[in-house]
Amino acid sequence: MDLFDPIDRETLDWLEFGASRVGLNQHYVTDQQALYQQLCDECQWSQPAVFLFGKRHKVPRLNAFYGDSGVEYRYSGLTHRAEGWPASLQMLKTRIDSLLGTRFNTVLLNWYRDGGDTMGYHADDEAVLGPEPTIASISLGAPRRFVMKRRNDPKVKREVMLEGGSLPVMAGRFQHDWLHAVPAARRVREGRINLTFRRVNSPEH
Ligand SMILES: O=C(O)CCC(=O)C(=O)O
Ligand SMILES: [Mn+2]
Repeated sequence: MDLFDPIDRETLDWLEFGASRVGLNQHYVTDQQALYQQLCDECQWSQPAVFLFGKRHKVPRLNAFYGDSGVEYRYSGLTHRAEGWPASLQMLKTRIDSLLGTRFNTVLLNWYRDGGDTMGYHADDEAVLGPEPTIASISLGAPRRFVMKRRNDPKVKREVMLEGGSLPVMAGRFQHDWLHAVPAARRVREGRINLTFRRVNSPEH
């Protein structure tokens, strides 16, 4: 199965964000429905709880986490520990690393089961990701809005519709200067999986 369009796979359009960089290829994975189904079936999904403002909340979506064995990623009181790469995700990681010149060591997956599953405004700015992390994200299944607002001037907003098969890349000062979210979409009945490839730095890795 060739999941990649041989023409589009090497290209990213960089959106105008100044020192915050957001790149986008809307058609990176061509056979994206097959990959969506495979990941639904093969990943170990759970619905963990996080602590926000001292209260425990189940995240409003499902999660899975893979990566180099032993790498741990902590955020909002939650710890994910990687136990290796399934073959399909290892292949994706290798392709993306060669496109971006990265060495990702983890992937966090979010399964939005329908338009009621969401991700609130946040930045991926944990110290272990480094000062200007490059985070590559793949979206599969239903198109969903990806909305952004400037931290120091929240009236300044941007958004893109992430199609199934798209590859947005966040880089430069993006996590310092912007927050991002995937809001509810009442009419969406289909699911969406998003994969974010990250490099988690720690003394051991
Ligand atoms: O689902 C998305 O497109 C965004 C996911 C995200 O921001 C994250 O996992 O940190
Ligand atoms: Mn994020």
